[in-house]
Formats: sequence, structure tokens, C-alpha cells
Amino acid sequence: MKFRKYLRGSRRVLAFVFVASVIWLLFDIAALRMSFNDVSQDLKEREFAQKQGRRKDDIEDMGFKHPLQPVNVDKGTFIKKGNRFDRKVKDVYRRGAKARQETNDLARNHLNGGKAYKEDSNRSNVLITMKSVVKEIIIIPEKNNETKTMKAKMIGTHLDDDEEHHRNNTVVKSHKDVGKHENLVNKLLKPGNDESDINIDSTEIHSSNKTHFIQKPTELILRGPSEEAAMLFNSTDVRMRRSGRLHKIMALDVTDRPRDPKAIGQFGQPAKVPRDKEVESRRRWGEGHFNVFLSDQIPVDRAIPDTRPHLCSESLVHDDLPTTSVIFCFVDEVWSTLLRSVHSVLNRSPPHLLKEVILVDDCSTKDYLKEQLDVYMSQFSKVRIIRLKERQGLIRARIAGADAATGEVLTFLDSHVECNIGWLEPLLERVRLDHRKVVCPVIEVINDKDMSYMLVDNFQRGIFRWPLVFGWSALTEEYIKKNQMTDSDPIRCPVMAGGLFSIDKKYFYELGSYDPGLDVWGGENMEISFKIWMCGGEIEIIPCSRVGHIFRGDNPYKFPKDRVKTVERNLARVAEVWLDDYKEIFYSHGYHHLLDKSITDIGNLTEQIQLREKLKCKSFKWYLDNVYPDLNAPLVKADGLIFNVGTRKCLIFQNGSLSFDKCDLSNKSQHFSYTWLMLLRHNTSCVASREMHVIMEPCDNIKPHQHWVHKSGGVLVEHLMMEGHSQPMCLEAEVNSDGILLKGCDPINTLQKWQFTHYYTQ
Ligand code: UD2
Ligand code: MN
Repeated sequence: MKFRKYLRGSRRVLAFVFVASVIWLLFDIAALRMSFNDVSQDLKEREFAQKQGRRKDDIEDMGFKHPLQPVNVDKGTFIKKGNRFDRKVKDVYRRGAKARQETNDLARNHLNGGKAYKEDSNRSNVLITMKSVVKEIIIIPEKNNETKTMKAKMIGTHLDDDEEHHRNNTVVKSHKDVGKHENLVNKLLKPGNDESDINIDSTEIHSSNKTHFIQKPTELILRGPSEEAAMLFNSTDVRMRRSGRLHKIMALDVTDRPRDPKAIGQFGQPAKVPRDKEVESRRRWGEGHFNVFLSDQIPVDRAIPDTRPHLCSESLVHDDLPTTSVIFCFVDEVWSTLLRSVHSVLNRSPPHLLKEVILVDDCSTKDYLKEQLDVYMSQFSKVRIIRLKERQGLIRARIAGADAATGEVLTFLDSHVECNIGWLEPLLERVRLDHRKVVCPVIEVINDKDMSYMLVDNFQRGIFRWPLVFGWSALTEEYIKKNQMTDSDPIRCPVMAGGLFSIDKKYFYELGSYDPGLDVWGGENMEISFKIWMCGGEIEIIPCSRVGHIFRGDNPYKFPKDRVKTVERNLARVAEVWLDDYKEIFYSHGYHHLLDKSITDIGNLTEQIQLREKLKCKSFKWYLDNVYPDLNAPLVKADGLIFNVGTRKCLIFQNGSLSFDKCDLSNKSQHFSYTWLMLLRHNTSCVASREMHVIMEPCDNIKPHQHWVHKSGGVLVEHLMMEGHSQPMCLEAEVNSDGILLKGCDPINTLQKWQFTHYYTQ
């Protein structure tokens, strides 16, 4: 009864207000807790991601997955989101009907009397006698289509119906010819069949098991052991090349032996693990963090689809390109992928341009990479192996490789790649044009699971996001249109991926090579990218140059020290040397803990800073404005006046103390900024708490009592909350004295709400 009395009349209203306030307060406390949790959860997640290695973070979560166009060779189409890329396989295995026509002309020339090689007046066609190319013809009757009847695949080339004239000259013409051509192929494939006379469409093509076609260097295919090919080129074409004229990019693809079209993974097709080998294949995954079992089954010199944009095979390069040393650094690389990498360079590079291949063994632990590798590589006079006595990490290993190189241009590659047809000349052409151009091939994807060769989208450039995370992003259509770009034009890149690029050797040393203080792995791509751009160079992706790379989910080698610590230390070195004040953005993205140099030793930076001065490199602001204007990189999070909602006055710092005054944008004493590292800064002084007082003192990023959490959303929106207090403490304006105090946070108190004139981020 008594209780009811209280709930009568105006008391009822009061009681209701009281209960509502209590509930409101409870909600607030819960929300506050949640917002703290948010912050710490966010940090925890970052930490976790770092512990897991940055890769997942970089590639998947941040939308940096390599933009793939998977090619399904069987179906003959590219499949991407609902078959948007309906390109036929003929586009992939592109060698042009014209080129093939010439191959046949050459064959005829040869068989009409040419012996070792034959040159005609306006081009240097070459034929040499080796193993049979025709052995590799396969005929595939096309199902469900009577008129098209069949396709022929010749050394990785699909002959399609739009290439009628070519087909007339070659193997297959129509359905009714199937029998005939099957006989032909059978005849050719018969073991020990050294001589065959084949009659196709009244064109007599004699084929010998010892015959190989070497196409004129401006066009296509060079087949035969690379050393022999090298001799040939040295003897015939170097003369031409030194004359300084132009020629079409050479599409070389040399093999030591005929390629078995049925071999696993041939033509870059996906390979499959047989049922009874699944356990083994799973067991061996860890050796390289990709399908090592399948890699070992795939020929080390397999053919891969020529994925270059159409215009590439027609584009011209200079005859007098500089030579290059190709440098592979590796530690505990899988045998078959290392070999495939080396073979792809030997087989698809014009021999006169390939000065040498340098293998830098970064102190591998695997036995097969010692004597067995020496023996294997001894068959190639161009391959040299350098053994590092101590594990140096890829950065210093690259420097060691560069020091040993004798070519004019250094070409760095990862040790699990496959260089595609015509990959080298387009790179060297750009360096020839300007020795400060640093050029990268398009990095295509060798699938880690089935080892298939996969295309990537066109018009991708290398970029980074905070905190210096590399990724790819497509050029906008607007940009492409404005610059009238075709898919074979070089693409300027703010940063490079890091693994595959060519650089003029002298220029590399002018730039001070890499910062040798960078350890093991990571961050060196940022370092060299900033250095190149800010010190007068350029970075380009060259779409006519394509190299496949196995992207792995994890590093298959050990880090001498902690992986996360190694990478973040490298990044901090880069940020300190190159980012000027923008380094704060880097640190603010989960790397606050690196700021205190007494805890994290990032090493001595004097030489790097001196180098930047010596080279008179431009500022990071210049880089942002000119190279990467689309990056969101405001120097501070917010600035201008700090308006207090409750007093409707602005914070002012004058005569050494903080107070309030009528807001006046023209009054410099009212100008503050809220930095990435959570400081409330006025010139070099910052708002700090001392017990419950608020003072100004010299800014210091590592002092927690200068850190203010200021959010544009959430519960304590517009508050300035002190970081690191057990009880949430906020800045509050004192109405009577125009002073400023530290008080317990109150979400609805407008005296604790502050607004900056400009906000630059969320
Ligand atoms: C990418 C780059 C890689 C490098 C790295 C960041 C591509 C395709 N790859 O990571 O070249 O820039 O980002 O640093 O752009 N290695 C050594 N010693 C070591 C560690 C690695 O020699 O201590 C070798 C390793 O065997 C490999 C190469 O360095 O050939 C690159 O290493 P990765 O393949 O693990 O790097 P990746 O592709 O994940
Ligand atoms: Mn790699």
C-alpha cells in the first residue's frame, strides 16, 4: 500500500523518470564498456593478424586479392564472375596466324634446300636441324560441331577456325580429313620414325624427327637446346641487333627436348593429384606451401599460354638493348620450382641479352640445393651459383647478387616463377629508353593448388594502403580514357610488388641499392619504390612482359628472429627515412608500439638519411601529390578551431595557458590539430593531463598522458577522452573560469563535447 502511495500523481511521473534514468545509465555504462572493448578488440585483431603473418591481412581482408582471370583451357574460355571474360583459348595461346604462316613458309624453304639455316634478303629466317617439332602436333576433333571439326595444337598453339588459311597449310582442314590427319600424326608419333613424308593440301611438308623450326627472331619460336640457340643467335643476329634498328619482340620458347603434350601441367593446365597420392601431396605441401607433389610431376620446361595483350607481338623494340643479369635469391626453395624458374629464363630470353643467371643461395639447409644443384646447373654455362655463408635474408642476398652481376641491367626474380614468352625485351626496352625507369612484368599467378597458369586482369597497378600494405588496384576507366591507354601500354605504379623487376645496374647503385639494414623479408619493396620515385626515377608495369609466380599462403622458410617483429622493424625503418611527417599515419595503423625507440631498436638510420640528402630526393608530400594523389593521406586527422558545444566558445592557447574565447578563425592561438597519434597539438606544444589538471607541454608521441581519444561516432562522440586511465576521463570546459579540467566522462554533458573545424578522416 505504502508503495502504491508513492506511485500516485506527480510522484508517479518522478518515479518513472528515475527508473528511466537508471536504465539509461546502465545502457550508457554498457555502451561505454563496449566502446573500450572495440578499441582493444581492434588492437587484439591487429596483433593476431600480425602474429598470423601479414599476408592474410594484406591480400584477403583488405581486398588485395590478386585480380585473377582464371583460364580454363579445356573449356576454352576465361571464367570470371558469370563468364564476363568470354575470351577464347586462341587468344591465350596467341601466336597469330601470320606468324604461323611464316613458320610453314620457313619449313618449306628449309625443305626446299636450306640446310642449317637460311637467311633471306629482308629478314633473318633461321632454321636449324634438331628434334621433330611435328611430334608435338595433336589433333582434337571438336565435339558437337560438324563444321569446325577439329583443332590442332602445335607446340602449345591452338589453330582455330578464323585461321583457315593457316590451317590449309598446316595440319587440319576439315572433318573429312580427320582420318587422314590422324594417320599423319600417328605416323609422326611412331617411335623411331626419323623420316616422314607428309602430304597436306598439296603442300609437301617433309618432316624429320631431327627438324626444328627456328623462326625469324622478330617472330616466334626458337626450339632447341638453349646453348645451341645461343650460338646461333650470336652468329647470325647479333650483327643485325647492333645496328641500332628496331625489331619485333622475339617470341622465343626453347626446349631441350620435344614437349610432351600429355605431360602433367603442360601448357599451364591445371594438374590433378591422383586419389592414391592425396596423402602424399598433403604431406609435402609444407615443403613449399604450395602443391610440391604436383610441381615435381610437371616438366621443368613446360609450355605456358602466351598471355600477352594482342599488340605485344607486333610491338617494336631496339636492336641494341642492354644485357641483363637475372638474379634469383632463394632459401630452401623446392627443387622443381627452382629449376622451372631457371629454365623459363634460359628458354624464353634472347640469349645475347641474357648475360648470366645468378643463383644466390641464402644459406639453404636442404641437401639437394648443394652439390646436386651445382651438378645440374653446370650444364648451363650462363648459370652461376653464389653461396652465402650466413643467412642474410632476401634483401642482402639481392645486394650480393647485384655485386656479382656483370650485365648492364639487373633483373631480380623470385625463385618460383615462370617467365612467359617475350618477357625480357619489353623490360629492357624501357630501361634503354631511360635508365631511371625501373620496370616490372605483370605478375601472373601460378595456382598453388593445381599449378595452373592463371591470367590477371589488365590495367592493374601496384599501390599501398596504410600501414604500408602492398596491393593491386585497377586504373579507373576515366584514367584509361583520358590517357588513351591500350592494354599493352606501360602502367605507372606508386609502388612495386617487390619480387620481379629490372633496373639499370649503375642506377641501382646510384640509389644506394637497398637499405642493408632491412632484415630477411618485407618492406624492401616500399623502400626501393619510395626511393626511386622521390629521387628522380619511375616505376612501371610493362603489360607485354608476363611472369607467373606462385603466391604462397606462408613463408616456407624460417625467420632467424620473430617474423612479425622483423617485418615491422623493416617498415619502421622505411617510414622513418622516407615518409617525413606522414610516418605518423603508418604508426597510427597498429604500430604505436614501434614509436618508443628505447623498446624497439630499428637500428641506425644515419646513412639512409644522408643518402636521401645526397641524392636531393623530393619530399613525401611531393610523392603523394605527383605519384599517388589518390591515396588518402591527410597529415592530421582534424584541425582548425576546437569548438566546445556547451560553452559555444573555442579553445585558445595564449600566454602559456589554455582557456576559452569567442571563436575566431583568424586567431592563430585558437588553431589546433588532432594528430594521427592522438595528440592535441598547437605548434610544438600539446595538451596533456597532469593529475586532474590540463596543461600544455612539448609534444611527445610516446607519452600516454598526451593521448586523447576523439571519435566522430559511437558513444563518447565528440569527447576528448584520456587514453590509458582506469576510469574514463574526459576534457571538460569549466563555464565559470573559462578554464579546462579533466573529469569523469559523461556521454551527455555538452561541456565535454568538442568539434574541430575540419575533419579529414572518419
Ligand atoms: C613478395 C615479393 C618478394 C619480396 C617480398 C617482400 C613478389 C612476387 N614477391 O613476397 O620478392 O619483395 O614480397 O619482401 O613480388 N628469400 C631469401 N632469403 C630469405 C627470404 C626469402 O633468399 O631470407 C627468397 C625466397 O626464396 C624467394 C624470394 O626471396 O625466392 C622472395 O621471398 P618469398 O617468395 O617468400 O616472398 P613473397 O613472394 O611472399
Ligand atoms: Mn615469392
